Amino acid sequence: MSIAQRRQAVHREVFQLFLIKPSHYDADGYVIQWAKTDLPSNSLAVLYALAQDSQARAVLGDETDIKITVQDETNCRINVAKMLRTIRKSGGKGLVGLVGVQSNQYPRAMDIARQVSAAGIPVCIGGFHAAGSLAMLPEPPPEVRKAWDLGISIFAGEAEGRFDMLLQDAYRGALKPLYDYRNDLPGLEGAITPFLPKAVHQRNFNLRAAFDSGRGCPFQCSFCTIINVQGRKSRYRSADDIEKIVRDHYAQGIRKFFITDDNFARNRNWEAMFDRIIELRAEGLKVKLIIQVDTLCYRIPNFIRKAGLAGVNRVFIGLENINPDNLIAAKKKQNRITEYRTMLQMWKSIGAMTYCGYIIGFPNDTPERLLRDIEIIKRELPVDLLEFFYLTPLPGSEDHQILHRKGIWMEPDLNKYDTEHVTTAHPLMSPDEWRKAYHLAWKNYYEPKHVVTLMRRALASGMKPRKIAHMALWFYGSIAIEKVHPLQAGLFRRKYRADRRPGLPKESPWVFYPRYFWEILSKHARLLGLLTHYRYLRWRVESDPMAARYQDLALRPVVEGDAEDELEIFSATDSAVQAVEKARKLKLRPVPA
Ligand code: B12
Ligand code: SF4
Repeated sequence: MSIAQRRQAVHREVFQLFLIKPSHYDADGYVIQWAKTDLPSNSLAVLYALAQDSQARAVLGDETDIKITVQDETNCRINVAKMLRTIRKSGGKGLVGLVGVQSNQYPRAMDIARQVSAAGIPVCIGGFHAAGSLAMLPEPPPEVRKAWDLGISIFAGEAEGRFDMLLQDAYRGALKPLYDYRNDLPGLEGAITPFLPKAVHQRNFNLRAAFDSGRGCPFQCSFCTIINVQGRKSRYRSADDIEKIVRDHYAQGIRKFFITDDNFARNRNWEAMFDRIIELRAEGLKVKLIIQVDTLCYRIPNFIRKAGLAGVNRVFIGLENINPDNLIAAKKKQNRITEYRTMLQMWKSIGAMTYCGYIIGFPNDTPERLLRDIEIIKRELPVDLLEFFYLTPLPGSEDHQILHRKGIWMEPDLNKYDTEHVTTAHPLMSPDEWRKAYHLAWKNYYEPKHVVTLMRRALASGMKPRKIAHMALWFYGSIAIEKVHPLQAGLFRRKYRADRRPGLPKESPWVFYPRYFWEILSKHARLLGLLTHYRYLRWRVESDPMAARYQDLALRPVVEGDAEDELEIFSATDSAVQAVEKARKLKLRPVPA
């Protein structure tokens, strides 16, 4: 290095940018985090790519380097004191951004932000909680006002096209209390594409990148926050953008992708994107995709066929319920129970594994009805994995807005808005009954007999039973052993004595460590037990010489005039009978698979 270069290096200023995706607290007040997690956060990938772009364009001037640190708290401990030391050591200029903060993560985000702000470092919280609450409530809620009182900035809206300005404000020490771009949603074609460095991906046990190919959904489900934050108009990336995302990640050795759009089927550019990925696959790029869709996607010409060609091997579907009364109450009119079977069979025909979300706590639910419905699903619908959620009035949803307006009780602790807790009253179930119903649902669906059926169906449809065993272990093991929803679970739970929720006492090392050690031992013993059991079940299925010819009601092909009288899904409730009648009258025949 020449003297001039060295002098230049000495005088260069560093602006430390920390991008942190916070986690939330468990029932004992410890941060939920793991040695390895499943999926990287797309919100973090979007923000990181925007920051990298600002860095490359030297938006803080030629003399200032932007150093970016990116951390997902679900797989990495956030040491606030160390972070503050790093910022101070490099001259005191910096910004801490708390990224993609959901309602359940807002308290944790505030606990981090409070310390940063107290140290005089600019800090900003973005994500769905703030944006959704501001969109749906008449006044900013108390927790947002609390942030302002503490000098914490709130970013509501999307950061594309606004990130330079935020960095410049932070650099000048002049962050505004509120950046509100909710009514100015950016177009995504040609926007900076999500990206995370490989080191961040390596904190996941699967090398799988996440990206959003579009935002917005045309439907109007009352429990949904997305439409009130990202809007109902489809905004989408171009096929060129998608190719760039795939190639950028492929260069890092990443071939698997999770497209995070809530409803890829309603992305108006889905076909061009699929076509481009099909071309890339023809070129030899072995891309595999996970997507999320609605139940009517199968009616879109070519959608499922092209999904298969584009490498879709897992699909999340918002089934939500099989009782039409409940679906109508949630304004989820697009879900027609008369078409569920056809849709699921079509996904099976391309070899994709289906994961259906099922919500517990709709107005007509009782523990008995719920168990009846789960038995019907097990018998009549060829869904692979079912995952359960409590109906939750998430801030930003119409449900939350209505309860707020009516002054009906809602859980005051935002940490519990993770769709795994009872957060309001139910007309027919007490909180205890509701909790019991939730746990029974998991237990009932993943009973060994049904896991065997799922594996038999998989084998008969050309899918490896190993995949079912693996995912059933992940889903049921998360709930039964780790006591968290599979969407939040990871491998090897980490806990730090010092990282307890403020307000709860720090435990004595003599209490904390022996208990933690025992937890690790007993959980791994149970996991091993479940793993061995599922292996045995798989061996039974695979060693059956008749396995490939397995047939049952769920797999039986749907034909015109399908056996409406034979299937209980069509007769279990009056509203189901009416739904069948209506479908008949309107000639809404399911399209045969
Ligand atoms: C993908 C996804 C997941 C993935 C996350 C992993 C991944 N690969 O990304 C998985 C499946 C694991 C998941 C799990 C959960 N999720 Co989720 N998820 C989503 C989903 C569909 C997309 C997220 C996304 O990528 N959005 C696109 C990004 C770019 O948008 P964004 O985060 O809002 O960020 C933009 C702006 O907000 C802003 N911004 C955000 N942060 C910051 C920070 C700063 C400093 C600045 C300047 C700007 C800024 O700029 C960004 C770019 O424009 C959203 C719905 C949605 N459409 O967003 C739900 C959503 C975020 N999830 C939700 C929930 C409730 C959960 C769960 C609790 C359970 C559940 N029911 O799914 C768990 C929690 C697990 C966890 N530990 O996070 C809710 C949150 C609602 C709320 N009010 O809290 C949402 C909104 C869906 C819903 N049901 O309403 N989820
Ligand atoms: S289909 Fe999904 S994303 Fe669309 S409004 Fe309903 S819940 Fe929201």
